[in-house]
Amino acid sequence: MKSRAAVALAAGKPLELVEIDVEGPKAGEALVRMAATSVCHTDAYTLSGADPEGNFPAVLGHEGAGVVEEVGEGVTSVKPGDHVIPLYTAECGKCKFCLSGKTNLCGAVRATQGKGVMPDGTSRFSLDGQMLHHYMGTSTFSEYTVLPEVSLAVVSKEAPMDKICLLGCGVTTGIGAVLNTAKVEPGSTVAVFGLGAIGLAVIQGAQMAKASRIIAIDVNPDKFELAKQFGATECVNPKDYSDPIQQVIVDLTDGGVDYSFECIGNVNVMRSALECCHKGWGESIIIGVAGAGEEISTRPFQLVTGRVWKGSAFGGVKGRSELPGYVESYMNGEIKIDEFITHDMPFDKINEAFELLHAGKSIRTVLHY
Ligand code: NAD
Ligand code: AHE
Ligand code: ZN
Repeated sequence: MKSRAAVALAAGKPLELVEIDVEGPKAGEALVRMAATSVCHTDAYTLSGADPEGNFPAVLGHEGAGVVEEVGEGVTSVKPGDHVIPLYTAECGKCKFCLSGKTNLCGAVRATQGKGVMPDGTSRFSLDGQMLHHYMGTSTFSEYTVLPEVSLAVVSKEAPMDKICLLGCGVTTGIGAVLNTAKVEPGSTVAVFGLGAIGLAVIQGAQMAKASRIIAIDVNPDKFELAKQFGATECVNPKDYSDPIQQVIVDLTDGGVDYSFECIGNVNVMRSALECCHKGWGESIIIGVAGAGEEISTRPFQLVTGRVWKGSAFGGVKGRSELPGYVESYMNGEIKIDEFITHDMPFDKINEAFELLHAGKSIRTVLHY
């Protein structure tokens, strides 16, 4: 079938709005018609060429929601008409990872996903006969996309898809990093570096966890108003200080915070985020994604003296089991999503959504198919 899509033909170029060919689902796969998608910084990162797993040409996009149109042979857990959120972190429920009880990472489709193909090693997308790569197992920048069954969370049909699409990445990642990865306790002090959707969702999670202080840090002060609305107790711009930001936070908090979160993808800030944690127990969670070849460093003494460095992928959330509950929490007013949506546009304006994100003018732009 034909599908409207925004194709990344090459790194560093705007997406091309074209009509692509989409093959039907094979065994274990489903065809989904996307209703809405949004742009996460990770899409921009891959498009920039900094992603070691970046494959071109490709159909990017991983934050979306849609309806199952057709299923392939042997598919039992989703059916046509189901409302679904694509998962870049699949959940097969059977692999070593899923059975470990220790992680939300799943081994079922991750290797082929990183190569930009379906689990059988082939692609369902093409443009004028040329194969297009899939992306993160989701490819939400095509109106019709094909995913493995294990990469779909079935959610309530009552929920507005142009809102819950943000649960496909940003909102879930930030809240989950606080509740699942850090397990922030009531009364904790928290520092959040980077106030895009991920950082704001961390703030939301920290407020849900009843943190006593939530220090929001960004070099763009335009982000502070929304950070306060989400629950930040104070906002800090590193540009306003001559001391390194870790020293500023240590001074503000009588020795450092209990938890910090890096939500930018900057390896220097990752170091600051670790080093602003309290001696003996402070934990720093890396959420931001750094470019190919970049490495983190600190004095090992920082760890010897009790600080802990951790990472978090999709907030430690097991998508098929837990996303339906996140959707219910949104519907009950327990999780904010609407407040992240600074812009709504028709899908064809997707390149504007990337420009707004790069310019620091948007949190999330929802694109409607
Ligand atoms: P975004 O671009 O909307 O937000 C990033 C924020 O960081 C901006 O407000 C920017 O002003 C700020 N910033 C930039 N440099 C800074 C600095 N030196 N000090 C302080 N603030 C600075 O991005 P986003 O969509 O919120 O994504 C944030 C990061 O999280 C990206 O690296 C993205 O790839 C990553 N991410 C990771 C996961 C995961 O599961 N681990 C999921 C989603 C996104
Ligand atoms: N391809 C990148 C990895 C990027 C990365 O770390 N991705 C995050 C999700 S970002 C969503 O916006 C993640 O979940 N990682 C775990 C995984 O299995 O990819 C690279 O550096 O190779
Ligand atoms: Zn994302």
